[in-house]
Amino acid sequence: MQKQPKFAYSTLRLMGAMTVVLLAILLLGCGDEDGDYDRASNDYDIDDDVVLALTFSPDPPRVGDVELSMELIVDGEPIEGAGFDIEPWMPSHGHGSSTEPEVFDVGDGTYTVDELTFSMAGHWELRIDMDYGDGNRELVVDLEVEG
Ligand SMILES: [Cu+2]
Repeated sequence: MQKQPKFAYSTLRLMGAMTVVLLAILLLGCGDEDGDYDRASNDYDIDDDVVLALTFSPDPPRVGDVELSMELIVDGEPIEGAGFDIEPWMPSHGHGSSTEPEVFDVGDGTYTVDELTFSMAGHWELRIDMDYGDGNRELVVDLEVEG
């Protein structure tokens, strides 16, 4: 019945997630702060105990259909019932995607994203608007999509 310390719990969650690509996003609430997508080291940033771990398949993402799984952890606890609005955007060309991503809450803080496609290789942003009850955050995730 003893509650695990927050630190230990969140560390365990992160260790598991590090077997796949882990992206934790620095969330400052202003919409301008990006998480760093660093495949080489699986580096991640954490701020105020808010973590969004993104797992892409294929990894790295390629042109075409891409599967995405996201895990939202706040203060060491998986958060269910969050709302997401996700828009892929290619800033250098000023265009988005031909499909509109759909997000499904599959429980235990995990969300899967369907209809995520990239039409061309290069630098894309994944613009994520996230509402999890206690907060609304706008994130911009930088991705290098391979051809
Ligand atoms: Cu383009």
